[in-house]
Amino acid sequence: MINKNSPIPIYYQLGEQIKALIEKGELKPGDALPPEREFAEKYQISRMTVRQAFTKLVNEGYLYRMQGKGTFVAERKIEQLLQGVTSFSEDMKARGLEPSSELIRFEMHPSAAPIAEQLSIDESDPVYEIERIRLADGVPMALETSYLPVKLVKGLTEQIVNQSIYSYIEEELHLKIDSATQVIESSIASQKDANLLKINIGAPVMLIQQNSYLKDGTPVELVKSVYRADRYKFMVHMKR
Ligand code: 16G
Repeated sequence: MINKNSPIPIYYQLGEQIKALIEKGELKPGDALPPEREFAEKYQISRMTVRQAFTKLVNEGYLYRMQGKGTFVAERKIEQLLQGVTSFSEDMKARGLEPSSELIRFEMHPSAAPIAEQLSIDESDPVYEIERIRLADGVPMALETSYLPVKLVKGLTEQIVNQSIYSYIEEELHLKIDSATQVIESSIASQKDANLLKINIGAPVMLIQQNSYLKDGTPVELVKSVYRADRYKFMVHMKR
C-alpha cells in the first residue's frame, strides 16, 4: 500500500514494495514488471513517480531495463563476505553453485618490474601469468589474471588451473595460504571485459587487486580481477 500522507516519498515506498516482492520470491529473476502505466493507475500516482522508483531499483541492481521490451527482475547478487582468504571454487561450492573456468592465457615468463616487486622476486625470475574467466553454474562472474612465482608454485599446468589453483597449492604443494590484502575499486567494462564476461561495454565492474601471502610473509600470488558489479556485492563486518 502507498501512503500518500507519509513524509516518506512515494517513489521510495513503491520501490520498497517491489523489493519486498523480489525478496519474498513473488517476483523472480527474469520476470517482467507490469508497465509503468499500470502501476500509475493502480496506485493513482504519476508515471514519473513510477519511473523514479524503477530507476532507483535499476541502480541498486534489483531490476534491469531492456530497450523496447520493459523492465525485468535481475538475478540476485552474490554477497561475498570480506573475511578470510577463500578460493573462487570454494566460494561457489559453499553456495551450491558449480564453479568452472575458461582459460584465456597460461604463460610462464620473466616477471616485469612491478609484478616482481609485489611478489618479492627478481625481475629475471619466472612467473606464471594465468588469465581465467570464472563461472558459476556456467555464468561468467569474474575475469582473473593471476601472477605466481614459478620457484614457489612449482609444476602448475593448464589442467590444474582449469580446476583450483588454491587446492593445488595447499593439497599438492603443502603450502598454506595465510593472509591477503585486497583493494577494491569501481570501474567500467572495457571491450575485452565485456566480450569475456558477456556484459555491455561500459557496464559497471569492480576491480580487485589481491596480494596473498604464506605465514612467513612470502608473497604467493598477485591477482587482478574484474568482477561483474551486477552479480556481486561485498560485505564487511565491523565492530566499534
Ligand atoms: C579467488 C582469489 C584469487 C585466486 C582464486 C583461486 C580474487 C579476488 N581472489 O578468486 O586470487 O586466484 O580465488 O581460485 O580473485 P581457485 O582455487 O578456484 O583456482
